[in-house]
Amino acid sequence: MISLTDFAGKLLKEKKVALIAHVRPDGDTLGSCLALKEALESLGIKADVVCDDSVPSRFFFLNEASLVKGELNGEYSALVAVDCADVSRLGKFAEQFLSHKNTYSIDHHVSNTRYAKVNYVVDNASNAENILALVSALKVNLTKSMANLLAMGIMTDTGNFRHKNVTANTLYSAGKLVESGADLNTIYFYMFSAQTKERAKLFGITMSKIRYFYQGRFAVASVSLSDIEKAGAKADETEGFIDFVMGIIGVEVGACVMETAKNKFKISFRSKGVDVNAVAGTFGGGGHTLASGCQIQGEIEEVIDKIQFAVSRYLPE
Ligand SMILES: [Mn+2]
Repeated sequence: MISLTDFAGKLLKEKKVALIAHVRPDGDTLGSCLALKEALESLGIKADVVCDDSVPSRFFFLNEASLVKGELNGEYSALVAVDCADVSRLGKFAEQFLSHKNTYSIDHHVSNTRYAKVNYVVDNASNAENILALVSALKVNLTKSMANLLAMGIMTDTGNFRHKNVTANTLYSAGKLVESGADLNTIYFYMFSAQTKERAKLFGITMSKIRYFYQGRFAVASVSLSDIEKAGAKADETEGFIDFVMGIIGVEVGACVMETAKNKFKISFRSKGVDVNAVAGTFGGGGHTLASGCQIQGEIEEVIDKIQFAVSRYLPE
């Protein structure tokens, strides 16, 4: 792989680049793109940030969120994929990326397929850590806004420093960002704490009727269409519900059963050890060993009965 110094050296020769965030953008891809944009522009390199999906409203607390565009604008000397493990993550920009003569990728996913002409992939907890190193290799001074954007990347990809992927480098990087003015408290609020009154109500309704099976080792939270209506919430506001269930002492496997249309359910599984990829596979779904999902149709009681049985086959004695 190219060294960071050489990667920075090549980038410095560009005139106008597009930084491409991945589809369904998260804090890491957005923070990485926007911080790199500021760094490159301070060097006189024009840098546009584009994404095939629009920026979710939870990022609107950042002034820079409005700088993300949905379309490329004219010719670019280079296209740069940011935080994208494979080319499909570029969405509608994938084709143009593959046919462009000068492409870069900067990423942190071990599964990265090296689809760009120049690839810099280091397995850090967040891509923001790689961008921080790049900014320093570009010899750009870290501003407060860049520090905030990169801190958002680190915090969102590590679940606010709680996930197992956190390393010493993650914390050294965060330290440097705080030194440069990153406001972790504000980022924490908007990324992990802020919610609508309607979501808070839906959360209450859902958690008040958690059901336990197998001496509390399997917990099921369910959200029906009528719960969503009662709370006045939006269907996508159940994000994070399953994580709360997993905090309940004694729970080894958790499921959140969400009704997406009449008698159609989307189920998210989480586990502390049991292979829920296999459980979801029973219903044609999948994911990872400790986090997976599937879809099942039927009456809710029937659906819960089915997943209860499927989980029982993988729960150790
Ligand atoms: Mn990432």
